[in-house]
Amino acid sequence: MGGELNGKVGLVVGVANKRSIAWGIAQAWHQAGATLAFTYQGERVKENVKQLAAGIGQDNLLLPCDVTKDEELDQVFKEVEQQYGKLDILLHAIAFAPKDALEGEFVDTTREAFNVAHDVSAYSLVALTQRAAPLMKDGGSVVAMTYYGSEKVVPHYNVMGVAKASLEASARYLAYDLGPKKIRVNCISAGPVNTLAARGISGFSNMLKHYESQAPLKRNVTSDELGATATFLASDGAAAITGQTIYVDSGYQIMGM
Ligand code: NAD
Ligand code: 0WE
Repeated sequence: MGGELNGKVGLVVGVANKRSIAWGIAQAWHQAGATLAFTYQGERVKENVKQLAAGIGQDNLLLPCDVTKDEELDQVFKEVEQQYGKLDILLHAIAFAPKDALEGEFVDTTREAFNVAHDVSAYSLVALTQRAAPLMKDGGSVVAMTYYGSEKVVPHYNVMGVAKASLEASARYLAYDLGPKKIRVNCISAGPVNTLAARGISGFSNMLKHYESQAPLKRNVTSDELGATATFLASDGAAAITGQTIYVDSGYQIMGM
């Protein structure tokens, strides 16, 4: 055990299966000494998340949460309050856009796809953080996962890129509002990782190869490395870091060509 997160209570939002970035981060937070609660999106993934959490002895608090439903969001924080009386760290690792919107051209984005992508992928950070803040009585750290398509055009990332730009800007405004309460809000911008959300994307394996050949470190990132950065951001070592987007991408983001 590292111990950087000893005594801290965390809420992990975004585990679907063992490949989920959220699961890599949850394991790292657990290793560092945190006590964790998990949410799951629906009955389809409940059993998966339950077994994973049980595997690290952290299946005490397992709560349904579709982030488009205010009642479920309210219930999650009510239960965390009842069980632990406080919250120190929160992970946001969720994104969704309708599949069609990630296949064609951005110019064809429908109002419905735009709204869904922004609701699930960006507003959810605000919805979670506004409920977490009152429980973060000794300050806290919120970490959200993002991607480079927010900053530069990545073909086919489309409306998700626009929603990630909103997520990152939301993190900055939340950081400003909550700074006086010692609550920090940061994003980790990860290089491509072979997860469920990535698998459905055509050409994803070419993207992994592209990073391997073009990124300064000539390799892809691991979920352990994302876990290590998320542990740092959650720890008191990062006490003066807020509103930032930190790239964990083998250096890909610095390249101009
Ligand atoms: P994943 O499929 O394992 O996780 C996505 C999660 O989003 C799932 O757990 C799913 O249940 C959840 N989700 C979707 N809609 C939801 C809703 N309405 N309510 C609650 N939860 C909902 O995939 P992942 O790659 O681990 O994605 C996690 C985060 O990492 C996302 O924000 C993604 O954009 C980001 N990210 C992924 C990559 C990558 O290449 N995989 C790179 C950079 C950033
Ligand atoms: O954020 C993501 C993907 C998020 C995502 C994935 C799906 C697949 C299934 C959001 N919505 C959906 N909807 C579905 O129906 N990433 C960072 C991974 C990713 O997705 C891409 C990428 C990368 C990288 C899509 C196009 C181009 C690059």
